[in-house]
Amino acid sequence: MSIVYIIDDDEQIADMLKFAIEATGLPVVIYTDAYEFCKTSVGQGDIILLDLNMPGFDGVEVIRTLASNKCQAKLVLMSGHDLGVLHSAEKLAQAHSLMVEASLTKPIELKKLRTILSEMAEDVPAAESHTSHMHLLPELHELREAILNKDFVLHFQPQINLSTGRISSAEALVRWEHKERGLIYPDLFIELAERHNLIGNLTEQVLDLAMMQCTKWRQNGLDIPVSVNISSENIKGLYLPEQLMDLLDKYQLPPESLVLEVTESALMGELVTSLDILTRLRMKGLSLSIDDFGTGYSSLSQLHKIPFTELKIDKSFVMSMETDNESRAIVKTCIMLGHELNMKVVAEGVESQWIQDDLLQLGCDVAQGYHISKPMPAHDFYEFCKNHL
Ligand code: G
Ligand code: G
Ligand code: MN
Repeated sequence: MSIVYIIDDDEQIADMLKFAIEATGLPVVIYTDAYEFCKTSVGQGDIILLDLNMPGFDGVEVIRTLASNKCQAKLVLMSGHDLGVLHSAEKLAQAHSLMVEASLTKPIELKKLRTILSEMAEDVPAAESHTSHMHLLPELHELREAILNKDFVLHFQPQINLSTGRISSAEALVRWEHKERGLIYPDLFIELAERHNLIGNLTEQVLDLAMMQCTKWRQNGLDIPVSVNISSENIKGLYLPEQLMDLLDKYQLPPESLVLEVTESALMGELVTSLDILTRLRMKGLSLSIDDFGTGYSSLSQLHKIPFTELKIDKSFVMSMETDNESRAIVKTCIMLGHELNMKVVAEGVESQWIQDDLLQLGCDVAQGYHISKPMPAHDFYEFCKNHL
């Protein structure tokens, strides 16, 4: 069973937490001296409730020590400071590959804490769950076969124009139709494809499927652009602009039909080559979108150098903007930045009407998210649009 360690210099708080946690049946050990705690060996599956602000050895020093011990326990951070401190401590711990399961501001809501702990304690046998997860990863030879057999389909997620409420475009998201396992999501195979030089071929199939679908919709009166996600490997091939023009030619589509989504981190590698290719794509009239904006490493000057037409604010900020003022401030700033640079601003991760309304207030152009619709097969997408145009 997991042990819960409480590291807090305030004895009264530590006792109160202990009392609340023991009610869940989990054993609890208190350390009011963080330095002493760092001498104990914490097991995989254990849970550490760590107060950040302690006199002497503080929470950040504990994080550093846990990281150098390659600690596999789950962390819950607590702080009486503002959310900013919690956020940066969380980021720091994650950068050290520690598992941060939750961050709580003091005073701690005991009910919330108990819920979090019981959820965490359930999946305790970490070694086992790890192996079963590994089992889910497809094998390289399966992926090679799938690419040869073209076993991929696209799902489409609608994007709406916030001021009119109308559907303005679709993001294409690839899924692998596996004979035994059913649909496999891209998180499980894109990286594999990238590592083994298969992403070029896979992206070619995705682009072809996307443009074929776009043509079919246009023939049925639905004229919207389709966005496709592009990997860093894809923007290193100097012939990409020509290939894309051939593809548009094949389907008799104007360049406005295709939007390429590139993540910030994809641009990091060979910036000069990417810049060459992306500039030529823009010259040919394709739209370029910077995806997951805010999570990558691009400096503002890169944003300025590359001729993006669209900025997609990462869903992590949008999803939390209702409850987290700092996230909202980031979203607001991204909207202003995007507009200053003449870009269309898209918010992804819109999960509630409140967020949708707030984004409209903030001047955001386009929204995408589960509140509007999850990604869906092409036919369902078409039906959805008929009801929403
Ligand atoms: O659809 P889903 O939420 O499972 O997508 C997970 C991730 O996979 C997203 O980051 C998305 O950008 C990425 N992804 C989806 N389809 C493609 C694709 O065709 N090519 C690449 N490179 N990434 C994709
Ligand atoms: O990394 P990229 O931006 O391409 O990721 C797109 C993916 O994000 C989609 O495949 C979709 O499954 C997911 N997504 C879209 N909207 C939402 C949302 O409102 N909430 C969550 N949690 N995920 C979303
Ligand atoms: Mn995307």
